[in-house]
Amino acid sequence: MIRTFQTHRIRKQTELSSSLWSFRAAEGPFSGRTYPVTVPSCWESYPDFTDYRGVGIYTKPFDFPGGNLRLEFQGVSHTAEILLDGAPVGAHYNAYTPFEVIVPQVAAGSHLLEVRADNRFSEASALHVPNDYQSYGGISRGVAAEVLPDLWIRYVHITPVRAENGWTANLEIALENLSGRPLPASVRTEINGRTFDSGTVMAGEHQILKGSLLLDDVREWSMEEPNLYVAVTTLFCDGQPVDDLIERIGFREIRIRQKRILLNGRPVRIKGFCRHEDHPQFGCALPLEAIQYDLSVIRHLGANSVRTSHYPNDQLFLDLCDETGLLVWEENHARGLSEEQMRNPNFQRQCADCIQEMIAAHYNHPSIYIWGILNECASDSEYGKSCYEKQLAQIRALDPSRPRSFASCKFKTDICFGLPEVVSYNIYPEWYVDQPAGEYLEDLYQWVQTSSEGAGKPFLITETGAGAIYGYRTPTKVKWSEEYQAEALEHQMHAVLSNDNCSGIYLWQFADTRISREWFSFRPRTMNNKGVVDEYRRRKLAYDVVKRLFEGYGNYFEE
Ligand code: ADA
Repeated sequence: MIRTFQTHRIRKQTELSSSLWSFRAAEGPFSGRTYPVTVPSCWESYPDFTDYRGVGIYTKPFDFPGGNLRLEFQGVSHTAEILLDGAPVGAHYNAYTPFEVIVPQVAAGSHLLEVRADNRFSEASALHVPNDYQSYGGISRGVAAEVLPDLWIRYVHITPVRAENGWTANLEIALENLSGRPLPASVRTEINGRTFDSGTVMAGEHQILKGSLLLDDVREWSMEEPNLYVAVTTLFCDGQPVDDLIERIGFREIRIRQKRILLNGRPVRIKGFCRHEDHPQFGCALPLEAIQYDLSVIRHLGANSVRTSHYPNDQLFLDLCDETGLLVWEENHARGLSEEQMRNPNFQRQCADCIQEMIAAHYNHPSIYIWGILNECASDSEYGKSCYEKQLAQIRALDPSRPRSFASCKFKTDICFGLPEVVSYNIYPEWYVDQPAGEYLEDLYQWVQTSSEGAGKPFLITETGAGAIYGYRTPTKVKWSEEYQAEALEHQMHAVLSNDNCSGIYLWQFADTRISREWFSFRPRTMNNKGVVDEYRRRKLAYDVVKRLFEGYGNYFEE
């Protein structure tokens, strides 16, 4: 499954995932064998490969009607080489962003698609490094094959802007021309019965068209009422319809007013969870049902938001958040990289690609209210600051409509808070730091106000939490017991939620997650055990505490 709704009526799209492919490992004791596997999947879910780090080769025969072939990959973990009928046609780095491969003029008939996925760590990979989460291997998200006309729609970005009587939808439509000569093109976009017509242009290789639509009778998107609309864009060449793209949008407004984040003019209180794409059965390749299960548990816990720590998520997740009214903090891929790791020669390019691919693909999701970058990286050094500066500027250029932030762990030493609109901290009082949560938070907040460039900006706690091994209960309430976690979370949540200066809180984390064995640190089970549920989504004692506290606070601050 690629999306939860149909994105084309004219363009011929065939899903190649949601079916069996052949898999074999390039090396190791099982490399001589071929296995039938479903795609999407991670090879850690195949019984012979539960801990394989290497290259995996997937093949899939498919029929193609002939013409320009576009292959769309929602995610391959973490480095991909794509071959068609044995010839290399594309490559991509990063598990968590979509990419495409276009092969012009492919003959009609049967073809063989081969995907070589590689999840090894090396200097070539600056972002997938041994870390406090697992870098899985495999085709972890959906795959589709499309027939492209010579003139086609690459993307349609739609920005809702509140107008005096309703809303304006600002449109940016990107066309691509594969023919090598200018072609007469026009587009029509229809939203809720209103139509924008571009008029005819001679489209070159890359053509951007802009326009806007006034909509006085649409209902806004909110957490309580997540109203969605389809935007149908049709491309005409010489007056004939040749291509289309259906997007889904919501009319909502995000603004910053002093220390508040406003959603549709109301000061929103974030009550959220950090969530990894991780599951004992599926690895990072969660099917729709498992994603929606997580979201329904998150809702049951009284939360209204998810932070996609620490990478862009599958569009299926975002589609579900759009549909159910959950707010999303989406971030680029990076966790806890030191200055030395940020100096990896591939780091800047790989981050820039990740940001570009994330925003291009996810621009229209109303649930995304903020972009985050570089979780817990070197925001306390001048070199680090230059990277934060570049990445935040790149986001601003791609999307001026959403605020930006980064989750810092640099206690009273961060030098980057002048750059984003929202100041965010990950804090672990009563876990890593032996200090009462309220005291710790107040001290940090005062430092931000008096000694950083973040004074007066909205202030979010993007992580707080404590570890507990599921089932370990003891009246001594020692660390790693469920009792200790429940008590620590109660103190941490109370400190943040009762503090009028904090715009909200994300708990670390929703569920226990697997971490890479190369980075076991001091984590029992080689897992990050700070979940409010364990990896099988079984409730720990903290569950009811979290639910009570989240439900005790509304979605908005009183004005
Ligand atoms: C960090 C980090 C998380 C996780 C957490 C923890 O703040 O951002 O990925 O590692 O700490 O469990 O310590």
